[in-house]
Amino acid sequence: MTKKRALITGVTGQDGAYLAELLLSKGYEVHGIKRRSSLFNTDRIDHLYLDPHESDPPFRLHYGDLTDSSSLIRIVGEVRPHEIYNLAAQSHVAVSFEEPEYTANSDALGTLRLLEAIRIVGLEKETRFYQASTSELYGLVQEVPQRETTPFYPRSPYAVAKLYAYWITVNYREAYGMYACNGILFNHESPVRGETFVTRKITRALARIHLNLQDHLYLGNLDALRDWGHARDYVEMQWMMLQQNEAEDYVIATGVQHSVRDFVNLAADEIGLALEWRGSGADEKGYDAATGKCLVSVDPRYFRPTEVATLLGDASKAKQKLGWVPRTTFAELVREMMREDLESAKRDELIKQHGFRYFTRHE
Ligand code: NDP
Ligand code: GDR
Repeated sequence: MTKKRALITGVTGQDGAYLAELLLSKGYEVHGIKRRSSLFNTDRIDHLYLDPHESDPPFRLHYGDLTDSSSLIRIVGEVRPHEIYNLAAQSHVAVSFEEPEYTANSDALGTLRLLEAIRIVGLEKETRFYQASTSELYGLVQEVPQRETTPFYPRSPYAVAKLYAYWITVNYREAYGMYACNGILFNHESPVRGETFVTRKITRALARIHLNLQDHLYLGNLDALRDWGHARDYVEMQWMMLQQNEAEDYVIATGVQHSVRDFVNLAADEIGLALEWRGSGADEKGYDAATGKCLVSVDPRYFRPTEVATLLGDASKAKQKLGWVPRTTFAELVREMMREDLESAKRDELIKQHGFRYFTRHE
């Protein structure tokens, strides 16, 4: 029997790495699209990569970019995938205010280019398509909790671009009978979450503060409320959505909400640190209750021109139709992220002890 072939865009990102691992464990031949970069950018997937000089590996990488139709058409034509997972995106909401045009090009038009590539090579009846949609579509929320039928109100160039990608996926499903679906995923994190998203920024900074590698953590809106799950659980859903009789769109969420401040408190607790919060808004600060030292400050630089204040998902449809429930609790997620960032801070500590230079970056 021929192996199922999957193509993952954004394979070098957080979800791409977990999904590639999952599909390989299911016996798929997995192809990933990576961008050209001046530095190696495959850290998250290096453990999955086998040297093609030594074997015929089930995991292969292709150079391509969502802003480059010709590369997408060539790769889809060469791989002829049974399943495509479109995970690639300029995925940072705050950065999308700085680079709105690029974000629209890659996140909105990139999705269109990929769908067109499938049609151009004549695979619209064979290739199943997953689009990485997002809870950011709900933005200024119109209903609590948010489900598949909740009206959208995007609040950033990123979310507006993803709104186009959502609807073009629906349109290609309806217009051409393609098996194409949107996973409307709420925030999901992990030890390999990008370092500038708030959860990883917190666990990384607290681990480094704990080992005296860093003095301070600067954050934006501490009151923002999010529904945080684990990426490992969520990629399973991405796969399940492509295994059904009919293509449909699903919300994936835990149904539990916490503030950024809650996340900081729980992460601090993991390293035996109790924080006392004083002040409010732009003047709020977190002090080490034992020493009185100020460790966390709000920096308005991280406020967004239009913020998404609160998100809470209702994944009942996924539960009923796909039998999915998230496995990892919020506390387990925070613990795992803290543990891994402590390990990595210990490696930096060794570097420092041996007299090599190391850097603290506040982003
Ligand atoms: P990451 O930012 O970790 O990964 C994004 C991936 O896209 C990286 O591999 C990146 O490459 C690649 N990429 C960016 N721009 C391009 C481009 N122009 N062409 C080709 N590849 C590109 O995101 P996540 O893994 O966290 O998220 C995966 C997807 O799910 C994204 O589309 C995101 O918007 C969406 N999403 C994420 C949620 C979350 O909470 N994580 C929730 C809901 C949706 P490189 O490594 O070179 O930068
Ligand atoms: P989000 O994730 O914007 O929800 O998008 P992020 O972790 O960046 O922000 C979550 C909330 O925390 C607040 N915040 C800060 N955010 C960052 N990055 N840095 C800070 O210092 C900081 N301080 C407070 C933010 O204002 C926000 O309210 C993520 C991405 O993965 C998207 O691609 C995805 O679509 C959505 O989740 C669902």
